[in-house]
Amino acid sequence: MTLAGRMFDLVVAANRLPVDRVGQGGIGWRRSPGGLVTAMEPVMAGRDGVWVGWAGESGPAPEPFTENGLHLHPVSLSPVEMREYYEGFSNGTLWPIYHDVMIPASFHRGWWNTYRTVNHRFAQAIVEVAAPGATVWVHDYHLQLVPGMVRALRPDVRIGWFNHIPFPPVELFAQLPWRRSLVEGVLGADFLGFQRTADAENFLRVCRRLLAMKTDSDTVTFTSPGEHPTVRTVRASAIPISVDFKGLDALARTPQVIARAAQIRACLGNPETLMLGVDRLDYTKGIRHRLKAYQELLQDKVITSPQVTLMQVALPSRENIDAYRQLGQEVDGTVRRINGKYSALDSAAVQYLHQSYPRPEMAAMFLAADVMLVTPLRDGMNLVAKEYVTCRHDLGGALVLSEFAGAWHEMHEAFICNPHDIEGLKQTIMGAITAAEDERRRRMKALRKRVADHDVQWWASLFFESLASAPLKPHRPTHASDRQQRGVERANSADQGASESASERSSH
Ligand code: GDG
Repeated sequence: MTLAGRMFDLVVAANRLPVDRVGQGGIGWRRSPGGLVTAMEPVMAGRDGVWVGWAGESGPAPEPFTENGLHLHPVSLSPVEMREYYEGFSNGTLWPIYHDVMIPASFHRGWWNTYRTVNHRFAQAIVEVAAPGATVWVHDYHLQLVPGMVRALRPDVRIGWFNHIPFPPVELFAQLPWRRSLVEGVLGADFLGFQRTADAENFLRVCRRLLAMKTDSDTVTFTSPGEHPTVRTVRASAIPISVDFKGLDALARTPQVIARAAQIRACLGNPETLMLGVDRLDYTKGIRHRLKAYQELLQDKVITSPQVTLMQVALPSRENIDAYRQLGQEVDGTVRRINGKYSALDSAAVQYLHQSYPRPEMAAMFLAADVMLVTPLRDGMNLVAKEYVTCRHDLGGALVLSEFAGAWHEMHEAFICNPHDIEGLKQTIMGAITAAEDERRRRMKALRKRVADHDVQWWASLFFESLASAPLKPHRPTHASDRQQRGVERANSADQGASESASERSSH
């Protein structure tokens, strides 16, 4: 069905559309995996909105279309834009800075220019399909300039932005030569949502300390740049994302999924303890630390294979970026070493699965696993932790959870670890393996209740309510403080790190 020319009251924009082409030059589409899509798909399902995003292939964008009830409006990306906007600025500059600089961030002015160009293309696509007074919900770090660009083109719409990944401390954000434009870009929104309170506070601190803006509780007063400045108050607040509890719980209760879970265990030789990891293959997810802890437990003979088996699903991700290719090679090598040394003839110590699986298969894996290992070094939320407990309607299983996942803030009943501390991680894993059944059940019950009460629909409703109640009335600068802020901004308005004024530098 074609959508050309249709306008919508709700426009969602994210880097990727929730679908991938099937096969080479294929004619069909299938749902694409990943955290943002998992969360937003059920939210969009009940609403007559449109999703603006890249369709996953370089070159001209396909015509707008409807797939599985979702209205999709593709945005084009050229191969150069893929490299510079997506692999470059989004995932080579912002992603490392926003995840504790686990690998060094690269700064290239060319990438930044392309990021701006692509953000502008998204903004234009959004305003084409936004009905008068529409609600526009922009997602994630790829599109931080979009709120400001949409506001400039269409002051009638209401704009929200949600950051799926952590927002870094001011000391790290300060490294970005384009920090002012990035902050001003998102401040084009009426409401800003973050995963954790700490992320919202980091953002407000950046506004205050780096850009001399006035903050009060969870709001920031922002004087927009340009010929006719206006003063707006923008709220930045934590709204932790979640999962489709009802849908996933129902899926995990189907006889097919329950039977498949038993079959998975049988295929693996019915180990006493099946441990599971499910991650995009990303250096933030702590896969190396997890494998090291497992290897040492085997080496120390605290556990033996096949009594204990680890199944690791590592979803291929960002494979054109060096750091990801290198991680893939390291993980392959470690898995080979562990299996070479500790596997039995008929069962591998690590079942390593480097591919994507359908949802029912994922649910069966969750239901089959006695211990779920979620050990990121830094993670905005981590939906896998919430999906695991959602699937455990039998109250079986134990969740090992890193304190560096956003999910930790809501899931204290998990077995908590610091993945950097390998000894501690080993002890936590053993604690989860050996915990008494009633203790596991007690913990699982509390975890399930929390996720059921705060599911993805709760998250989306809270976001829409916060956006709807956001202060809307901009005014012209009148107070001395507004004029003073404009003064500081003008002094620094060049916003190209290299040409940044000394006065701002000294105000860090
Ligand atoms: C970002 C933030 C935040 C994994 N393998 C398969 C598969 N998956 C699904 C999981 C889960 C999703 O992918 C991964 O979500 P995460 O939350 O763990 O991580 P990111 O992709 O890094 O997402 C993150 C999230 O946004 C949402 O705000 O939580 O912190 O980094 O749903 O189940 N799905 C299928 N097959 C697989 O093989 N179908």
